[in-house]
Amino acid sequence: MNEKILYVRLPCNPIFPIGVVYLSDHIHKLFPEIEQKIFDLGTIPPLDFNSALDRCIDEFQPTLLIFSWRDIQIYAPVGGRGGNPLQNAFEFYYARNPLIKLRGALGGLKVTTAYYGELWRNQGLIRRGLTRARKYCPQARAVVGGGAVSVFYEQLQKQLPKGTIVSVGEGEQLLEKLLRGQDFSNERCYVVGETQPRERMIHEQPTPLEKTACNYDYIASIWSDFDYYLQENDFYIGVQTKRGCPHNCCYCVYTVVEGKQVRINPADEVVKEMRQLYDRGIRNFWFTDAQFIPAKRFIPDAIELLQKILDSGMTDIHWASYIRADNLTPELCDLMVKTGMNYFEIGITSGSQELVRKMRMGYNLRTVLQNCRDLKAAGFNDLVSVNYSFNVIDETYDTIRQTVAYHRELERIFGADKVEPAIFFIGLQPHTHLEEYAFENNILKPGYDPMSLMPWTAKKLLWNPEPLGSFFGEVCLQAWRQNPNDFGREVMQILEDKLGCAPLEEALSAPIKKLVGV
Ligand code: B12
Ligand code: SF4
Repeated sequence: MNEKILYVRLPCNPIFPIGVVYLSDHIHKLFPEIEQKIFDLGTIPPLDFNSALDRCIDEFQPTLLIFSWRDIQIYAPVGGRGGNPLQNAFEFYYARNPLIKLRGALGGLKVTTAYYGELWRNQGLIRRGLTRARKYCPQARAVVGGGAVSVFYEQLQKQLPKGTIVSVGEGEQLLEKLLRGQDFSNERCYVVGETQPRERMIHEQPTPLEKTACNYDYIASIWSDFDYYLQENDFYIGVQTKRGCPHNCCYCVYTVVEGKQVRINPADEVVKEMRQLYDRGIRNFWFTDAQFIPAKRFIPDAIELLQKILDSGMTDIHWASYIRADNLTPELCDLMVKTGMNYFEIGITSGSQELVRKMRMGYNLRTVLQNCRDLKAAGFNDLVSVNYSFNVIDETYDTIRQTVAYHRELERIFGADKVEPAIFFIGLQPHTHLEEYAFENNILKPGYDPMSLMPWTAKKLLWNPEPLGSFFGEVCLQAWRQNPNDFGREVMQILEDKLGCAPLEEALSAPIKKLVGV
């Protein structure tokens, strides 16, 4: 059969759909004769989703539908679908004032309705697309993958049409085997109604793949809305420089989605890819790696890449990424600044070395500070977002005071206006150590639904357990009341006013004897 592949990126905030771009590029390099098309619902107004999808299918008449679903989870301290989900949840759970509680309940209802509405809508789009494609080609199949599917693949089996192939992690090999008519059962996938996801399937290692520069001339030829992302100059276009993360942070699923083995994309290929985007006017890049410098042994790779970017003459670009700031050297810092890094996120989670170790994060907070000083000395003068998730495990008033001390030191290094404390609460995810911890401590029971947003489940998944849960609830509510536009800094100030600030040295030292396993 002559395959015609339609890539449908399901509705999403307008983040560059790098996943489908890479998949279609990979397939084109292997099967240049196959006709492909990218259709990005992220660029379509919601009222037109159905009609635009119908039109696209009627015109293209695909034989294979690749649905890419990026995100499902919405716990974040930012305004999003239907409001600020964290604020609504906290108002509902922790407010003493009944009117605020009611407001939280109503807000929560709005968020919950939007959440379930989106889940059903996306499932509906998959069904609709498949049914429509079968009008033209009765054997048409659907494959579903992407970030959200990788996290919730087990739950989605009840919700997708029979015969749909559900894929975990990167999809290149699966699609290749599917198109060659080969057995794909050993890929990280299952077929709805025919096979079951294997036990711990997500923990299986992905097959290594040598990545070459994406061919954007080809992408432009199969994606009519490509220009959408080129017009606005505030988009950070995704470029992947490696896959995998070797760490074990207790709440993180990236390390299993991408695998622990780090696979570096050749620097020349990454630069070639960036160059094509650069020539199309792109100046902002997001290195979409789980971590740009996952461990010390990858510092030479990062140096090689940044040096090559510099040598390429793309000197007016900016880039951002998740950075493990314990893996920097003065040389790397210098290159980061010279190549235009203007934003990065450090996910230290806590400023207490003791907790950082308990969460299995492998960070040395003292090294992070020293490296931040090197970065500042190299001329970095832009924004750093420091992700703190309070109350993950064994938090005490002492460890909160230590986090305040740590944050104040970062402010001394970069300037208070340049360090943005991003206060998250962990949204518990399946297949993480934290999930195991929740089972062992009877907080959750195996078989719970990680996608449920029902208040009684959501309260456990939005990780903020007692005895400190209510304390953090009240602090956050006070921060939203006092300074909703600078929530993170306000939370830090309230914590310092209430509890004080520990000596920095206390934050940086973690006596081994106190440690227990997660
Ligand atoms: C980089 C990143 C970001 C960056 C993106 C920057 C940018 N300009 O691109 C930033 C920091 C902005 C970001 C933000 C958010 N992110 Co984010 N992000 C990631 C991260 C680390 C990598 C995503 C990526 O681009 N990878 C590289 C590309 C090439 O991979 P990919 O798109 O996943 O595609 C591959 C596979 O998924 C697969 N695939 C994709 N589609 C399909 C389809 C089929 C059929 C098949 C077979 C395979 C397949 O093949 C592709 C190629 O190998 C992932 C975690 C991870 N390690 O995957 C989280 C992740 C995607 N993010 C997630 C979330 C939730 C968010 C936020 C919504 C968080 C929040 N609450 O605010 C926000 C907002 C995003 C938005 N839509 O508005 C979740 C989504 C799942 C979920 N829990 O619901 C993830 C999976 C993290 C997680 N574990 O929860 N994010
Ligand atoms: S370093 Fe980052 S990506 Fe890696 S396991 Fe930890 S939190 Fe996840």
